[in-house]
Amino acid sequence: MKIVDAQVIVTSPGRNFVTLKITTDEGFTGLGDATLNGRELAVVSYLRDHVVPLLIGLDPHRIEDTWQTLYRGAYWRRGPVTMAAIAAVDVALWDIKAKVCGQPLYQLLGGASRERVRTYGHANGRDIPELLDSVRARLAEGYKSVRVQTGIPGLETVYGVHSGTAIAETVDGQRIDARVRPVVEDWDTGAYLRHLPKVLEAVRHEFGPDLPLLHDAHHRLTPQQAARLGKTIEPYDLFWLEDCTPAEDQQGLRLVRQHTTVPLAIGEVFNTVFDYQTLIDERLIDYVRSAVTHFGGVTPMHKLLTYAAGRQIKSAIHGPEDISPVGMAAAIHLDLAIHNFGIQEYSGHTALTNEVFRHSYVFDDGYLHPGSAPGLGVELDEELAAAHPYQQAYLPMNRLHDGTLHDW
Ligand code: CS2
Ligand code: MG
Repeated sequence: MKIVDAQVIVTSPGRNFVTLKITTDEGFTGLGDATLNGRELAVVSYLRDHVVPLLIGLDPHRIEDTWQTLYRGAYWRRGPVTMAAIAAVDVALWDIKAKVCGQPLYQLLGGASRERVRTYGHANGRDIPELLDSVRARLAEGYKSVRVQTGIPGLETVYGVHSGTAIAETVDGQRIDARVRPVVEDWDTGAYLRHLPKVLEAVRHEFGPDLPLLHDAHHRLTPQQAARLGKTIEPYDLFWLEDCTPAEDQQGLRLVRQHTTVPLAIGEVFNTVFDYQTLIDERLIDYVRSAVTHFGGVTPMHKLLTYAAGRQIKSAIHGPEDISPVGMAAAIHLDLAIHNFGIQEYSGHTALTNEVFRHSYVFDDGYLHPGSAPGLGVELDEELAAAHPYQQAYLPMNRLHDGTLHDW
C-alpha cells in the first residue's frame, strides 16, 4: 500500500482546527489533528511545505519508521510546531492501519483495559456564586469530577473565566480588535493566593468532601509560591493542582514536592519525553498532561505513558475544546487501552464542530467511550469544513499591574 495524497484542511467552526487527511492507493483515508491554538498556520506550513511532499509514495503501515524519519530526518527537532505536525501524520497512519484491520484503534493498542473512560469538566465563575452554579451545571451534565476556576477580586479578567471584558492590547494608544492582537488580561499573584483557599472552602462547603475537584494554576506561580499554595489547600483534598509553576524548570518541582502532598499534574505544553525526564524519574508529578496532538502522536504518547507507569504516574491527556475531535478521539482510544489511565479532560465541542467532525466516541454520564467504528471513528465533512474558513485568533496574554508580562 502507498500514500498517494495528503491534504491539510483548515476550518473554523467557531474556533480554528487544522486536520491532515492522508489517502492511500487502496482508498483508505486517515485523519490527524494538527491544531496548535493561536499558532495554527505555522503548523499548516510545516505540513504543507515540508512534510506532505515527503509522505507521497510511503508505505502507510510503516508508522514507527515514518515517525523517526520526520523527527530525526528534519535535523531540527522538538517544539510545539514540529511535534503537532508529526502528530497529525502519526495519528492519520494509525487511523489507516486500524481501518485496514477493521478494528477500533484501541484494539491495536492492547485492547480495552476498562469499560469506559472517566472525565472531568470545567466549572468557571466570575465570583463564587457563579462558580457554584457552574459546578451544578457540570454535575447535571453527568460529570463526576470538576475543575474549578474563578475570577479574583480586584482583577478585571482571569484565565478560565469568560468575562468578556478583557482589554485588547493597544497599539499607539489605539484599541484594536481583540482577534487581531492578543487580549491582555490582568494578574496579581498575591490576590490569587489569598483568594483560592476561600473558593475551595466554599465549593467543599456546598458539595461536600467527596467530589473530585481539580484546579489549574496555569504556570503562574514561582516554585516557592506553588509550594505555599499546595500546603494551604491540602485541607480541601484536591484531585490535583495543575501547572503550579512553569515546569520547563523541572527541578523547581523538587521544592514544591518537599512542601506539599497535593497531587500535581503537569505537561500540556510539553511535546517530547525530554520535557518530563526529571519530573518522572524523581516522581515529582502524579499525572502527565500532554495532548496526543502536541506530543507527536499516538506512538510517542504510548511510550511516554509506559515510561510514566513505571513510576506509578498516571495519564491525564489534555482535552480542552482547542483539541479537535480527531485529537480527542485519539486520546480516548489510548485512555481505554493503557493500564495507568488517570482521567480524561473533556470540554466537549460545539454542535457545529461535531457536524464538521462526525465522531463515534460518546460522552455519557461523565464517561467517554471511543465506540466500535474502525480506526479513530471520526469522519470530516470537507464541504462543511470549507464553509468555515480560518479566522485569526490569538490566545490571551497576562500583565501584572505594573505592566510586566506574566504567564497567562
Ligand atoms: C488549559 C487549557 O485545559 C486546560 O488545562 O490549560 O485550556 C489551555 O488554556 C488551552 O488549551 C490553551 O490553548
Ligand atoms: Mg491546563
